[in-house]
Amino acid sequence: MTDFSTEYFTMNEEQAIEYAKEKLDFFKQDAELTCKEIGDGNLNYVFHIVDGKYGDSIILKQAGPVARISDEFKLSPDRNRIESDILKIQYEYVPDHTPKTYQYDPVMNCFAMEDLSDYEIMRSALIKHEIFPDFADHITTFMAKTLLLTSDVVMDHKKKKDLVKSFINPELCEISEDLVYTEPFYNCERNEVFPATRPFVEKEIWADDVLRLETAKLKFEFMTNAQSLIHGDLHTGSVFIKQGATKVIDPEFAFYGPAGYDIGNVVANLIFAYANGQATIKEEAKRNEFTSYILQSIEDVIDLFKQKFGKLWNETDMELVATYDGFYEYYLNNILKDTAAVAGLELSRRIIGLAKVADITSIEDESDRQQAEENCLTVAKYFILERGQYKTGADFVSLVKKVFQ
Ligand code: SR1
Ligand code: MG
Repeated sequence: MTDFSTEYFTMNEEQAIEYAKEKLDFFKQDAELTCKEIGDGNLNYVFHIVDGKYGDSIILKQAGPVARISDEFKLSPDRNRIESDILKIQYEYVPDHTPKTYQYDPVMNCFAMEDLSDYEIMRSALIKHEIFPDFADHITTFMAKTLLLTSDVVMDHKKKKDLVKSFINPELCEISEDLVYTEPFYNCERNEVFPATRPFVEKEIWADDVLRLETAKLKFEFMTNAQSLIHGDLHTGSVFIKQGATKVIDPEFAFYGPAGYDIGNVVANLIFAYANGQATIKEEAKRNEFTSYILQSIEDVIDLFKQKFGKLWNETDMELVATYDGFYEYYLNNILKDTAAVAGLELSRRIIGLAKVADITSIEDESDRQQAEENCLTVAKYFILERGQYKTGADFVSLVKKVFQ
């Protein structure tokens, strides 16, 4: 019998079944369990465990000691505690868009959660050019609630500081500090630039000192602005979706950071989907339908977020000074500025850096991919350099349309 109680090790499928039988208070005694490891992310092992006899099923997620993408990244498996704790908080605020979690195990660094296998990872669905009309509504509900209700605007400041402590996430933050804010903006060894795009990157990104300075300011903002308990990695690979339903998963990069980090990630990853649709859908009517849907979603993400954030702000008891005239506008404008900047950073790092997105890498034709990448980088530069100018959904969309036309 395997000992799961004393020492951490990474499980295989057989051991995950044993673990489920022994440790999880979930399956029936005479369950007939099978298991498949389905993790396709960069960091973790995800076991889908199914009882063939009664039909119950669950997900068991275990943090490995190093990233799957590269063993250069040594990561504390404690991130699994952070993920399981933040999922509980998010579930309290937005149960409709957060998976339910069950047991967390601090020895094996794993937790069990609701099986969402009737959902699909949103990035994969968007690469097939599926359309989800409710996504912007759902994701803005998720972001307005989680980003406002965990902040000093609403929370007791001592309780909020306790949460800041509990969500100190140094190793995962270091990955973002390096991969998002630093490496893409110089000729770093770890970057992986598509050869055809390299001359553009050298001239437009690496040789631009003004851009570099702005990324330095933004990195310090990321490291020091403990504004909200953010998801920290809210790209379309962190969203499980089906028609009419959306669940946000994988918040292991969570920490207290700038609220606009989450919104900017959503916007950038919709732009990757747009770039993919524009480059790969051959039939004009279908291409227009998909790209228009993406543009509408970008516009709605910004405008619905503002609407819901404002409504919640007005309905919630808050810190006295936050009620002073003009403070709301000041606070929201900063979030929107960070949103534009982070959209630019995410667009840059997924093109130049180590961690790619399939929306772009799956574009087979070399010159189509080069064009898509250069367009993303052009949009990125505007977002970073002129980040104070994007205040409405229409502002974000008109830049994308102008660059990709
Ligand atoms: C080493 S991890 C690379 C990337 O995968 C995660 O999903 C984050 O986006 C991270 O930057
Ligand atoms: Mg992830």
